[in-house]
Amino acid sequence: MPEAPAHVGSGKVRELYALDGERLLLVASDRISTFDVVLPTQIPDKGRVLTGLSAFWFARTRELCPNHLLAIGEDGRSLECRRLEMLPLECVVRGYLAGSGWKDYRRSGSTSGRDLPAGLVESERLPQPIFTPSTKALEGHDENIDADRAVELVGAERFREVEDTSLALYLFASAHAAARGILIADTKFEFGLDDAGRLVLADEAFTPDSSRFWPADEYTPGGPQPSFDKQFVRDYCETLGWDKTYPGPELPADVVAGTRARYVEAFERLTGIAFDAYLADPQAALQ
Ligand code: PZK
Repeated sequence: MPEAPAHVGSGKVRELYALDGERLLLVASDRISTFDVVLPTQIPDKGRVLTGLSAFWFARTRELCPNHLLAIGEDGRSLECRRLEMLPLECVVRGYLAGSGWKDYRRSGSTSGRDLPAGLVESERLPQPIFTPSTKALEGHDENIDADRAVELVGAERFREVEDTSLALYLFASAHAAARGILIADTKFEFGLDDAGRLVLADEAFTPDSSRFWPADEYTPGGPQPSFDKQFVRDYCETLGWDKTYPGPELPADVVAGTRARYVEAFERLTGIAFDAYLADPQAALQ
């Protein structure tokens, strides 16, 4: 009997296992977090939606950048990946001013050392997408860093390469998504290097957990936008007077069902693939 794969890492809602020296298994659970707290209630098939979306984007962006995907698990919720030397950089691209980008801008008129035009409002579309790298903070949120700091971490040439590649990936996916009624406000990539030192896209790609997805038909700059996937959960939590610390609340069945439907809707709109077809045969559906 082969041994059980060794657990090598945990994200908030994902697990990483080593299959052997060269291969990892990335498993997406059905757990959901809101206000940075993982809730006790799961959203059925959320992990499959995120895994299917990642696999879809990896297949569609191979010509822009090679990626770590080797195979999709038969369960539809896991990805077999090439093991890489990961770069110590979170590669964030912002097309709209939200989250920490908006907070930085309101305080200083810039984010990650990039000056922006005066007078922008919350959620406004930027004149052009910007690359705003961050580093994994040991505790809590990632810390936005400027280009000089990023160059210290990966070198000038590699920095140029990850910036150019990140922007190209964002331009491709945001145009595809916008044509299907979903705005990708921002997104985060992680890259690694293969044995030959080539840049490879890793982790997840353009999932609602690594990106802010907004419904295009409700887009109204000047305030926060509803989340395509998590808005029912946030709205329900706001009715409770919960203080947003652990433990989070259980979700009622209608909130679970509505949220599952939004994940499935995002999958179907973005991929053009029926989610039932993906569940029946993940590999075949994504061909
Ligand atoms: C790797 N993480 C973060 C993500 C977790 C942890 N292809 C790769 N090669 C080597 N290392 C990694 C990857 C990838 N992807 C990614 N940590 C290491 C992470 C998801 C779940 F538990």
